[in-house]
Amino acid sequence: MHPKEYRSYARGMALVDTAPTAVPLGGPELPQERRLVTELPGPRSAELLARKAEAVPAGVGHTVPIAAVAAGGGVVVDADGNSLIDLGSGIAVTTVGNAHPKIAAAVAAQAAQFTHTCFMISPYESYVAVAEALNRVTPGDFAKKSALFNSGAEAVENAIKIARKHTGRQAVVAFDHGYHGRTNLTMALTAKSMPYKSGFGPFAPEVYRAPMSYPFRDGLSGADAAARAILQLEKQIGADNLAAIIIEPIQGEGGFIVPAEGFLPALQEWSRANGVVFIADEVQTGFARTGHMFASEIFGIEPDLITTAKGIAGGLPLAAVTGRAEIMDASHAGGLGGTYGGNPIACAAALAAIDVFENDGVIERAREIGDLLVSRLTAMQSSDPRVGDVRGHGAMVAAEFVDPETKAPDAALTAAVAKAAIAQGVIVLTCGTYGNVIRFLPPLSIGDDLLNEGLDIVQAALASA
Ligand code: PLZ
Repeated sequence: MHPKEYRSYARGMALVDTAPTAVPLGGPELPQERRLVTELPGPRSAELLARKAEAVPAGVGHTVPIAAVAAGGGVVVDADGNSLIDLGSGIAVTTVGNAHPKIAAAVAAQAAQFTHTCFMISPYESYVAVAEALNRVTPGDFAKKSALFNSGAEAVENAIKIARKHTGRQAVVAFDHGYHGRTNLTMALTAKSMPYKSGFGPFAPEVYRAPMSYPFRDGLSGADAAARAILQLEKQIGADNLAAIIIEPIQGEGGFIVPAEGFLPALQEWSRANGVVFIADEVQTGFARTGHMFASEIFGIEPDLITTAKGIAGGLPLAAVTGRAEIMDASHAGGLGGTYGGNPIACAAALAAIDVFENDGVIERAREIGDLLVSRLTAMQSSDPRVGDVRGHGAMVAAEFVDPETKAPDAALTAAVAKAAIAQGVIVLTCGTYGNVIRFLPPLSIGDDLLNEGLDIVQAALASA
């Protein structure tokens, strides 16, 4: 095709409306209801899942057997017209709500302007504005800088690179039950073998693991749990060899484990005293999810570096490392980057999302949702001893299922409850090293009625399991 022809061809493409007319637009205007018109999967979803099985490797799994076509408010709609209650937000991503109008508008406007230049080739304003916003909203009243990447794992990789360069040391400590990603270094940092690591080694060297504070299971105070971890680091690695400690302030995939009070501050204090970079992985906890802009605020810590992703851009792939300017500046010029890091469309979405987080009452809404979740789940716990623990902050709350006599994890019960809830049109996710935790991560745009209906279904699923 001649370039001239190609230009008119491309223009023509833009005018062709290829969207099937029956598909509803997403966003908050979608009817906010649970509606099952078929069993799951319905015929159209089943057709897509059959194509998936042919075209996509089995390693890429799925939790909910549907073909999603629209989402918004508190629902996900499938190709058969089923409307499911969303208590997962695509793993804590659509915190501001799916297809949020401000995000959709920002994305459309930027896509019409330019889609990519590569920030390392021709810089643009939105990347810098996102960095400025992150430097402002993250905890810590000190000079900060931010670098942008594409995924949580990539942010974690870069935080470790920066910490190693800054300290000139190599060892890194992660914690029991920790999750940091699926790339090679982040697999090494992630604790759980199945499904994340098994058979995918060898893993990156100089990664060590320390015991976590897990109040429901270890019964230790924060100070005692920290002392146990620190003793292990000092004896098995030695502070002089340690570049960084990386920890999720509230562990996500590992089971929504909230450490005992004092645990994180003690680790931070020890890190500071020993020249170890303290990294908070807030990929899952960040951006209003916990009823605070960042979970670090709950525990009164000011990490040297913070990794973020997920909720940052309303569903667009964007991630960041933010931290003390003198640490962030450790790398030689050109040492950090990537083709797509800080893509302009993702940055436009992030600026819109950050505007929503700061101005639209989202943090308050996360707290309201948290109160509702905790009161409903603790009510279930008081009438059913298989609910061993209810924990979390804001709209990041979980229930841990156990054998009432022994407290042994009950993964089979957990899977049965989640499966039954999903079959009834409620998207719930499980987590935990022992697979015995159901986590609730609704979009903050969900209404109380829908949230209560979702919890009614979970409660009924538990009662009949
Ligand atoms: N750090 C704390 O929660 C991603 C992963 C789900 P990416 N968690 C969901 C799965 O099965 O892959 C996560 C996280 C924390 C890092 C990551 C990694 O973020 O954007 O998935 O790379």
